[in-house]
Amino acid sequence: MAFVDHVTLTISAGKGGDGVVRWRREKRIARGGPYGGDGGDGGDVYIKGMRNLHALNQYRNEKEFKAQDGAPGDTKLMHGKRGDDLVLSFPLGTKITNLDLDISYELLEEGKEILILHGGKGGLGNHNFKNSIRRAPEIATPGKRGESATFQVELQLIADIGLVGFPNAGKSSFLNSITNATSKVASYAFTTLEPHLGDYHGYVIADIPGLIEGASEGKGLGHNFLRHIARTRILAHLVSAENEDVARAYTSIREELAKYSQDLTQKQELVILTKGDLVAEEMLVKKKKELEKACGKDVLVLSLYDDARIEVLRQKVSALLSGKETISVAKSVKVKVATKKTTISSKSKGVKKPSKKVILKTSPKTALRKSKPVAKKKKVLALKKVTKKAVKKPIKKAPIKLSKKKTVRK
Ligand SMILES: Nc1nc2c(ncn2[C@@H]2O[C@H](COP(=O)(O)OP(=O)(O)OP(=O)(O)O)[C@@H](O)[C@H]2O)c(=O)[nH]1
Ligand SMILES: [Mg+2]
Repeated sequence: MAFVDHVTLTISAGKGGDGVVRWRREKRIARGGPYGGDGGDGGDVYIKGMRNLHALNQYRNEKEFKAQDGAPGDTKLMHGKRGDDLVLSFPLGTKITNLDLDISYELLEEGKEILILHGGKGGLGNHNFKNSIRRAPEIATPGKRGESATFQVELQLIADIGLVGFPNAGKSSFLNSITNATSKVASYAFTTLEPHLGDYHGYVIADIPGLIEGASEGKGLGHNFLRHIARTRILAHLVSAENEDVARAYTSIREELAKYSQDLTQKQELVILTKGDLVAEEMLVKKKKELEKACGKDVLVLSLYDDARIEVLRQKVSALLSGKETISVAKSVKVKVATKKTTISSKSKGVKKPSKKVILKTSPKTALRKSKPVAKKKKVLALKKVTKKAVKKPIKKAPIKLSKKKTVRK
């Protein structure tokens, strides 16, 4: 079920009840005097975090909320009833900003109520204005208005597991297979347009739209939703066995995560090779090995049509969520390191033709080849042009002297 991600609400605390003018009229008490009670205070407004994924949905249509007003005072000095407080519930992890005052609240603790608006004070009844001179004051004050403001509500979900991967990797299928979620599944990219959540024995699994290379520059959809998994404990990284180069598919996504935040690459990561039924067994074993080499840990194979594999995955997920098992945190994606190392190659201006080998050396893994910034690539290309004229063949021994001489002659 889809859920509301952002809403703007107008919220008001209750108005204080009015104080009243009343007189004491009783047998045997002549000129009883002022007898009007005070108004009750208006209700306050609180916000509260709860473990209900769809708590934001209730704000889809209704946007204005108000706590109860205080009741007016009454005769016999009776105080008006205090207005009931209004408690608004949101899913845990919601950030609520008072746009008028620019104050933000984050709901990180289940059940904890935070006061966001004060109700107005009740007015004073006429008995308050009695004194030795003014014996019969015809004065009572109205109740004060409660505080009111516009709030921006933003869901920053605290899911336990976040699913990441390319579009079509089988993320939604995986979510649906192990939870009660009904995330849309189809054989085209970007089936999932907004995050979907599944409840796995009380734990939340968040399926976000597929990521693609260049997402950090605004391509695709998934990047906009990475904040939803920014606070998850564990990532499940799904790579489809349909990919010719599974290692490359894995590292591309890792790079996108790193570009969003290195923190995302520091989480426990469960790597799953999906659609295992679509490739021959021999090929599947090969791909699994390639993927394990790229990620440096065990990879689980999943096929929607293989109950045994789904069960193994379920058990793994349960063990991770309960903390019985942990996955060693992967090495961070060294986007920066790759940049540094390419600088080394560019330092050797015209000295040595940057062969493929040099480029490979720049990154620890094959996948990081693509992580070089575009500008660096251009540098290497330009370098190739220069050295093409200067050096016909890549010189293996003492390239520095040779190429330098040649360049000087020219
Ligand atoms: N044969 C086979 N097909 C699968 C398996 N898992 C998923 N699929 C198919 O792969 C296609 C994509 O699956 P989805 O679950 O929608 O993929 P997704 O990663 O959520 O895709 P986006 O929402 O676009 O990011 C669907 O047609 C699924 O039926 C599997 O184990 N075996
Ligand atoms: Mg999907």
